[in-house]
Amino acid sequence: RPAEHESAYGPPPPGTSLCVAAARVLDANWTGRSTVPSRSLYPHQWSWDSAFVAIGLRHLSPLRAQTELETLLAAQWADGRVPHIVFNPSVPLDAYFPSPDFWRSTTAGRTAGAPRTVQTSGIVQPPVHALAAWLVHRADPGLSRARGFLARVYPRLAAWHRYLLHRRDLGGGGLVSVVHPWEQGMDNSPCWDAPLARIAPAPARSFRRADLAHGAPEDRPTDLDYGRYVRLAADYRDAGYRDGVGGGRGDGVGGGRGGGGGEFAVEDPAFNALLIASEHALARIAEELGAAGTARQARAERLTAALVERLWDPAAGMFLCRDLRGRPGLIRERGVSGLVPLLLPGLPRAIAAELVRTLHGPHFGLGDRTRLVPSYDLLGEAFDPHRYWRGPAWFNTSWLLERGLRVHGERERADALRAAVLQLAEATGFAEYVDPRTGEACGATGFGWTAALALDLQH
Ligand code: 9WN
Repeated sequence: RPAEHESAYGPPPPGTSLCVAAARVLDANWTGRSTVPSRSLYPHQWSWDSAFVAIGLRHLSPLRAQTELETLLAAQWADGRVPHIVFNPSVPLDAYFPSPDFWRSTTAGRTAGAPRTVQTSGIVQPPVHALAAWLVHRADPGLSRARGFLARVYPRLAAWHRYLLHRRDLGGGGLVSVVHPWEQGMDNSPCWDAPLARIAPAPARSFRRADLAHGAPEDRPTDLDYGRYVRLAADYRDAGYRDGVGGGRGDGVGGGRGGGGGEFAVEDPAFNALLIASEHALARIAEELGAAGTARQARAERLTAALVERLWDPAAGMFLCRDLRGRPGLIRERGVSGLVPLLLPGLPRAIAAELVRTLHGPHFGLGDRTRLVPSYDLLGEAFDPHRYWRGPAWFNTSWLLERGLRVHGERERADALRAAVLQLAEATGFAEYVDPRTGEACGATGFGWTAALALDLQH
């Protein structure tokens, strides 16, 4: 693969038809300031989708990629949180649930510093943004410098990480917790079954799902899951989106008292690994801006040590989620989230080697029973090849693992995964997710990050 800056312009690379098709999806999903994940299912701007989209868009238009991230960050709250959805005011309220009148960010989020002029949700998604900003900069450093791109986004990205490390270290061990399954991005993963079982669902008649108008019910989360998502989000909103008091010291080394907060609090390996990858990227950004990156590098290393200490499970050969409520401890379900830390170059060698083994072993079957990485354990009781994050393969997680394999010198395996992403993205019309065994398309087609990440791997 050529260096990133070499491929931003110039003659179209081989495999142009995929690039053209991916560009069409990204053009169709572009609203003028940002990109929707899907015109039908998700007609607003989503946080981690935008980061992945920017990573692909940089090959088409570095300016659009920069704008994508700037639009998202313009909706940041004063407390530093980057909301998981930024709503498009011209889309009808009933096009997506929960809509702005559910989140009520401008009123319920006032104390936490929600913006006044744009409506957002009040929860977050994985912090892929600093990594995306750095990759976007590298695609066209000249344009980036001319526009002061990094200088403008750096303070916002730093505040975002500060929010997570200060307000969300609910376990006091230096890692960030999610307080809703939507925050982690893998909504109905079996990893959440035990923590969610404690939550009294909101009555089904109290809300109306919009997703079932576009997606097959057997490919989507159940009504019972939705009742619980609604209950958790409404409770957080009704508490003014305030986070648990007694969080960590905010420097990534723990020391929090772990008090307060709602009924759902989980430390997730992928969320924290992406924060670490982004902290490494922030160090590079700081250096590019003429500041020292050493403190950030050191923090990323401390966070990596905390990740291993709190979430690594030698018996499973992978990372697991840690439940902080109910009966606290590791959740014994194998989700793809527990493989994502492979993306970290600073991972101990033995752990990286074990993750590669697990990825290609019976539970995930890569290269044997599956071509893309399933979202959940093929041998798990809850495995379902079609239902959302309970088995299907998603393109963003395979992109992250392709990167991880490459970082740890597994070139052939990375090449095979890359080839599978490209082939299946094109063959499915850029599906949202696929049956991991057959490659059959599920969910929406013309999905933003599928097009963007295929485009990125094509370069
Ligand atoms: C809730 C937009 C988002 C992704 C998530 C995916 C799904 C939303 C939903 O769609 O979640 O945020 O309505 O199901 O699980 O990862 O960011 O693509």
